Amino acid sequence: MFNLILFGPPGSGKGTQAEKLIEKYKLVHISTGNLLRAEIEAKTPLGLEAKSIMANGKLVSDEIVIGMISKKFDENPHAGGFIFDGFPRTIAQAEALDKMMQEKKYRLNRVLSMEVSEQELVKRLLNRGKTSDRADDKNEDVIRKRIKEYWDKTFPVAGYYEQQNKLSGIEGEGSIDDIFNRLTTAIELQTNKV
Ligand code: B4P
Repeated sequence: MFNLILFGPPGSGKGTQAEKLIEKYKLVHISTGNLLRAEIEAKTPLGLEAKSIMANGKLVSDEIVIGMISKKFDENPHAGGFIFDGFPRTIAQAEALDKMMQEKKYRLNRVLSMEVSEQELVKRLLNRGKTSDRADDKNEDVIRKRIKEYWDKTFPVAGYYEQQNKLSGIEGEGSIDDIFNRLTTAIELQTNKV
């Protein structure tokens, strides 16, 4: 069992790198952003609640997000490990994840924190907004609100994992392949996973 968290601000490359990491390490990918967008697409009650919150650059409630994670765990009892992308985003979510992992006797191996300047984040997200149908990538004010939510509510989660000695900072600017190499080097150095 091998479990990783990909951590970082919006646009730092979590989703992009998660796709490559799951292929290399055969992990189950849990992206709360993707799960929420699927609920919106299916017009479920949860999706209807999340839609305007996300379009405004705010975080969806801890209760909703923790419930989605718990369901994903139950749906994948034979997973070789999980990669969490965009979760946890608050201390309450991090504590809930610790509790769920303990109950299942799983261990969190590493938290990889992608470090990217705000200027680059805004550039990447506006760029994605030109081609994707994501409402939260279309408007610079919303993008800056998401980055503010990150500093206010999510950044403290890095300290939570630093105290547990599980945090690795990764330079998140450069080519996608170079960043992937930095991530795999950190994983293999810190966890002896080959
Ligand atoms: P997410 O879906 O998690 O999206 P994100 O943080 O905006 O993007 P991500 O970081 O994965 O994007 P990537 O860099 O890969 O969250 C969306 C919303 O959902 C949140 O605002 C919140 O409302 C809600 N939500 C999700 N999880 C939640 C939770 N746990 N609790 C509460 N609310 C939650 O990609 C960005 C762009 O950069 C792409 O176009 C990509 O191609 C490009 N890019 C990537 N790497 C690059 C590189 N090296 N160089 C140049 N461009 C690059």
